[in-house]
Formats: sequence, structure tokens, C-alpha cells
Amino acid sequence: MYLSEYLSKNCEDTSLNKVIINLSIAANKISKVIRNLNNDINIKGVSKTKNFDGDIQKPLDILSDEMLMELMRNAPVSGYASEEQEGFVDLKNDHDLIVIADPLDGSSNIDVNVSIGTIFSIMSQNNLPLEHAFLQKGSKQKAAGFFVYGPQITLFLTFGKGTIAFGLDENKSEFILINDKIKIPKSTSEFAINASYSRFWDKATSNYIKDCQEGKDGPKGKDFGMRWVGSLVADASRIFNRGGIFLYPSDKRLKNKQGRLRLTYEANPLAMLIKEAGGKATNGIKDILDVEVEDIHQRSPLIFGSSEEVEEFIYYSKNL
Ligand code: P6P
Repeated sequence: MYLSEYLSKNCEDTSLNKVIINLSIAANKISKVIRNLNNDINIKGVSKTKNFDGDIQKPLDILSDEMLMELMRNAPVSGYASEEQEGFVDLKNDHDLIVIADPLDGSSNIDVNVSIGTIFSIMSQNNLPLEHAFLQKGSKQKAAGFFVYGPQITLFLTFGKGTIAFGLDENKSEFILINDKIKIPKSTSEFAINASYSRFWDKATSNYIKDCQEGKDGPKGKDFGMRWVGSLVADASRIFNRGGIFLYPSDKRLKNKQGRLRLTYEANPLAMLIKEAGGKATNGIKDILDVEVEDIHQRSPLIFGSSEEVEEFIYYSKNL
């Protein structure tokens, strides 16, 4: 079943459906630019520009953001925000839905041909002025998803009725249904963390990872494996497919005091998808979807995945 058919059968909000379809059209275009190595975008080079946060923007970051925004202008969307935009963009219409996106997450992996992706979060303005609508908690999301530009091009999507997976049929340029009810295994023996930062970790993370590494002879009583792609959508895609626990905690470095990942266009959409697939997502203390949003680019610690393992981590956080 194609994405458009699935949505018309399962999601009665026609405006939401149109936004999701336009996001899939944008993703299709972005994937073609990424794969088309002889394009005039020098993906090996970096642009001269930096985003407001001082990150050097790769040409594809900028192009992806422009493509997304163009498709959102042609959808029932009243406002757009993204990692590449300093503030939100008022699309000057009286539609109700707003979209927050990470247009090209993992772009540091572009040069080395590792899977990257586009993450999105869709909310209603809920009769709020735009400057407040973009600061609603993750629990207010109407839909969320991410595209993975990898060996396959996939879409993980939720609009509150479970988490669904689609794959791109490149011949037809259509996303087709792969799995209409993803269920993340409750337990796991695989963790994902950038272990090079262990000297900066808080006590809970250090204790938890140490116990995982002690394996079956340690307190957890089983051996663990580790994966770290360094691309959120790639690590998340693995966890949706076979379970696991992903940890990007806050650490002692000033720039990571609140973690590295962004709440509104990384943690919140992932948390909705994970919850709808039977997993859990936390900042170590509370459910990500309940975290107050003060700024579109606010960072947050993010631990998500198999519910029993995330609950274990929360226990470590609360019982130091
Ligand atoms: P580190 C990619 O730049 C990203 O934002 C996420 O996609 C990924 O999970 C994380 O950063 C990787 O961070 O510190 O391991 O490079």
C-alpha cells in the first residue's frame, strides 16, 4: 500500500495527510541530491556560512532546508522552524499546522557515505500565536517521523496510532508500507553511546555503562554489545528494527550541559515514535514528551529505546 493510500485510510485529518505527503516529496528530492554525486553541490567541501549556532553549514544542509520549506509553503502549514533557521518562519496564512524539522541530521557523515536523514515534528497551533505554538511540549505533537537516506530510503512515521514504516520504491518514487505496527522489543543487550566521552559522563551514565560492560558476570547478568553510528536516524532505525538503548546524556562539557541533541526537532519526534512503538524516551529524570520547551533550539539529554532497559537507566539516575 502506498503512503497516500495508507494515510487516507487511517488518518482522517486531510491537512495532516497533505503535510506528510509533501514531506515525503521533499525527502525524495533530498535523497536524489545526496545520491547524485555529480551534482554541482560540492558535498566534499563545506560552505562558507555557519548557522546561528556557529556550526559550519554544509551545502546540503542549506539545500535540504530550502527544499523542505518550499514544500511546506505548498502545504497547509502556517509556520516552519528548523535547525538551519535561527527563528521560526511565519508562512503568512491562516492554516493551523506548524512543522519543526532537522532537514539533514547527521550531516557530518555526508563525506563518509554513512546514512543520514530528515526528522520532523508536526503540531497544531492550538489557537496560540506562532511564537508560543513552537514552544509546546512534545506531548502536543500530532505527528512525527524521520526519513533515513541509507541503503534503503525509509520513513518511520506516527500520527498517534502506532509507529509505521515505509520504504521508497525508487522506480515509482512512492513510499510503500513495510510494517504497520512496529513493536520495539522490551528488553535488549545492545547499547549505543559515544564512549569516547566517558570521562565527561554523569554518575548515572558511568554506573549504567560500567554494569553493561561487566556483562554476565556483573550486576546485569548478561553480556551487552555496543553500536554507535554517530547518526541519530541510523541508530534509531536499528532500534526500531531490533531494539536497543540509545544514550546521548548531558556531560560535564559546558556545551553539552544540556546534552547535544535538540529537544524540538530531534528528541521530541523520536520520543513520540518510540512511545507509539512501545518503547520509552527520557532525559534521565522525566519523559521527553513532558519536558518544558523554552527555546526552539533547546538541547536535551536523550535516552530512548527498549522500555525495560530505559527504565533500568532511570533507576540508575534516581538511585545514585
Ligand atoms: P557525536 C549528528 O551530528 C548528531 O546530531 C546525531 O545525528 C548523532 O546521534 C550525534 O550528533 C553524534 O554525536 O558526538 O558522536 O558526533
